[in-house]
Amino acid sequence: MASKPPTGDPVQDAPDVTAPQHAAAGLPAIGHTLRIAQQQMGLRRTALTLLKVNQKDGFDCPGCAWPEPDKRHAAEFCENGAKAVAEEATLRRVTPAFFAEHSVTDLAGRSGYWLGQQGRLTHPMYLPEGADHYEPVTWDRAFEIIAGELTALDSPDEAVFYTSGRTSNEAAFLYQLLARELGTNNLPDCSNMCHESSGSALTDTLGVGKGSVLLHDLHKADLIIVAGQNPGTNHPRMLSALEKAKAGGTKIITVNPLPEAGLQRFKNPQNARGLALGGTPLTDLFLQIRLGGDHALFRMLCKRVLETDGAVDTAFVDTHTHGYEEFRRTALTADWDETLRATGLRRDEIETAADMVLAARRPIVCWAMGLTQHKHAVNTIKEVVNLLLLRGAVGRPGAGVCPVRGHSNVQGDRTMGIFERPSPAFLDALQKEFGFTPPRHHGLDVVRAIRALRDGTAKVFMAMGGNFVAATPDTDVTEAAVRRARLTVHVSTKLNRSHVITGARALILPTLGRTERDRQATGDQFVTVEDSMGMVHASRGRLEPAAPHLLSEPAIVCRLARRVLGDRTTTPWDEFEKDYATIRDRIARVIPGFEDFNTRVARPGGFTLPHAPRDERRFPTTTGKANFTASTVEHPHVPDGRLLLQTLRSHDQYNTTIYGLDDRYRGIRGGRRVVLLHPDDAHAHGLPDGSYTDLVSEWTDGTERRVEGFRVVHYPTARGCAAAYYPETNVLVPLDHTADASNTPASKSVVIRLEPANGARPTDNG
Ligand SMILES: Nc1nc2c(c(=O)[nH]1)N[C@H]1C(S)=C(S)[C@@H](COP(=O)(O)OP(=O)(O)OC[C@H]3O[C@@H](n4cnc5c(=O)[nH]c(N)nc54)[C@H](O)[C@@H]3O)O[C@H]1N2
Ligand SMILES: Nc1nc2c(c(=O)[nH]1)N[C@H]1C(S)=C(S)[C@@H](COP(=O)(O)OP(=O)(O)OC[C@H]3O[C@@H](n4cnc5c(=O)[nH]c(N)nc54)[C@H](O)[C@@H]3O)O[C@H]1N2
Ligand SMILES: [Mo]
Repeated sequence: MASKPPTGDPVQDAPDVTAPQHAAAGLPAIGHTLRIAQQQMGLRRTALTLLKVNQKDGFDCPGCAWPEPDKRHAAEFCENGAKAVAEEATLRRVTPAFFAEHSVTDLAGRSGYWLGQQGRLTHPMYLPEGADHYEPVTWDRAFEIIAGELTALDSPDEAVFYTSGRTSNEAAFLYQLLARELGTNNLPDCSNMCHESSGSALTDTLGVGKGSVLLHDLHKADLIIVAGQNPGTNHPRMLSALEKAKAGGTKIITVNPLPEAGLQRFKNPQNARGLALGGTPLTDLFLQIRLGGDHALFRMLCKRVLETDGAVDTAFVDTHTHGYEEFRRTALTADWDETLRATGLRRDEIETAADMVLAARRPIVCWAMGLTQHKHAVNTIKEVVNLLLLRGAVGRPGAGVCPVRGHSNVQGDRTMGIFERPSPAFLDALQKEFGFTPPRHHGLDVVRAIRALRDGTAKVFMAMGGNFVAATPDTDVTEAAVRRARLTVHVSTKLNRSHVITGARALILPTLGRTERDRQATGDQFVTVEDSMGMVHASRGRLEPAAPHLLSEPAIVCRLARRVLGDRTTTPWDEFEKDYATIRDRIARVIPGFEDFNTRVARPGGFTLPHAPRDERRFPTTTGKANFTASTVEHPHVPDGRLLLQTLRSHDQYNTTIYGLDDRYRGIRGGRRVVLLHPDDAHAHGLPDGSYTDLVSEWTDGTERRVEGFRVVHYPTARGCAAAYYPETNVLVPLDHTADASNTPASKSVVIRLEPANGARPTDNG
């Protein structure tokens, strides 16, 4: 299987490389923010829009899910949030004339960057069977086409309803209701590729699949471990929280194969120290771990706690936990040789980390994709929980677990029932409230949905946002699978690859973004979102919609539901569309923690959802206690001469949305087809910096996957560990290579070999 880079772009992918930086943000970040924003929005719109980001009367940043502090700065956004806003509030437009000019074949040859740069979608568009051009279609006709295909299915389980994490609570609640009234739990979402491993691990161990700390806990912690996360790029506002903690004496341990700029030193653009002085050094101890070595590391830290007199919080363990004895016996067998091999660390580094853990009374562990996207991700996160439980560090101020979410409302979408394996209690509540019988059997997650499309057992694919074919693993397999569908439907703001890799027929339904005014029959509406720490608040767009034909996401679901369900539904879809407060009234009756939703969300700043472990040290697990886990330590096995590849984000992208071709902090400019290698690994392969190589992934079933012509960058990564950008390298991730229990694609541990490129350096491969 080989993937040729798309050709025909005006973009040249010719990376230019300098030394990586040691600090993030500062004045250059402000300059970049304003330049990118102005290019897309012009000066006046830039000022108007950026001043409303994350303000109590404004809209929630469509960037990441990091919470807002209670006392807000006038500029409560970061460089990358501003890019996300500019991407949506752009003045560029993709009109029917654009589709008349560009065939689907033409568009399928363009890079994702080029597609995204074309601007906002303005009209519903339809691709008839056999056609190569999308044509404009009325909303009514579009819904009729979808209803026709859904009605023709042998079973509602032949339809798949995907969600990306930007969808509001209101839209998500209606969308899952539509799918379940239709009769399916096929509600895969981006979370399946993201924090599913965290959700699985935390639900089993603590009883709630969410983080147990609030923003002020981070300020109060005396030790913060940041493992497998690059906040300088992906959660820049988190650096302000770390800076504040640091000012109060908090120690920070960073666990990462890469020395990420933001974690080393932060120059806060919101204060004089950040702007004029050298910024704040953040990391006290940097553990440059090998990919996938975290399970072994956290197990050894547990062992050190167990071996130290008085270090285990026995009162907490006795009262609140289950499985301690078995865990203790297992953890005491942890072996130094294996630990050092798995982590690539020195013993003294791990001892220092252990001393810091033992000295801390209020530890917090933060993590993101570096822990979740591995085969043994769930057990790794359970090991993090083991460590915190030993120290009684859950449900205590300033301590706990902090999985840092990705998409701005990915956590809220789950709370609203976007889940292929809903709990019986949730379905009971739906049944009681809406008077229908929801399907009880589990639906398809992302990977299973791809298999079902591939095997012809799923025939209609609909997506509420996102970019399914680009975000998912095994690009060639996935694209072929999607092409087998009868119909593919995308509710989107911007053009992307999923619009041009289609089923027999396809629809693009353009929708309002977060930044835009949402007018319905009863007046202006707002929507709500939940951040990474369980805070729910309102989001109100202020800009005029990108085009007069756009419908909001809730309106699209309501109209589709009326058309598809017809007489079968007694749900007041009309009312919901007219007045979103009526949706929130229903959410309040179905979902615990949302009582009095409309009143509470009207308060500036919103409200915090209850969290039993955090609030009352109550653990709603199967044992009724917090569970220790005695798993066997795992780490990836890499055959001789091979490397382990992680696929990660550059500074200039939001998942599959590419803002630009630079990765400033890593010293890479003007190109994305790069592979970061330790100089010794590169030399062992005879690859000087600046040479070109193919990356070939080797899967256990003997299949191989290849990408061609990647520029070699000598980089201070851990030995044996390579890094390259997602989504260009998704083609290398085998569909069946997923995490145990959570089924999340293991995008951070792909075994590859390097085959130096003989040919000339590629020049035109955007
Ligand atoms: N600007 C911007 N913001 C974003 C996004 C974006 O694309 N752009 N995406 C959003 C989304 S959906 C998400 S989920 C988050 C993602 O946020 P991150 O998880 O920070 O994103 P990645 O780029 O995947 O970075 C993974 C980090 O983990 C490290 N790592 C990889 N493997 C391992 C490992 O085995 N062990 C350890 N200890 N470290 C490892 C990598 O070196 C890297 O620093 O960001 C969100 N915010
Ligand atoms: N190899 C590899 N693969 C990965 C990852 C990785 O680290 N490595 N990370 C995974 C992770 S963590 C995630 S979360 C997924 C992301 O997967 P997705 O969520 O599917 O992808 P995005 O790129 O975030 O989706 C971008 C598209 O969303 C649409 N959009 C933007 N805003 C809105 C809106 O307000 N409404 C609607 N309806 N549409 C909107 C636009 O059309 C845009 O093109 O990718 C996963 N894939
Ligand atoms: Mo994510």
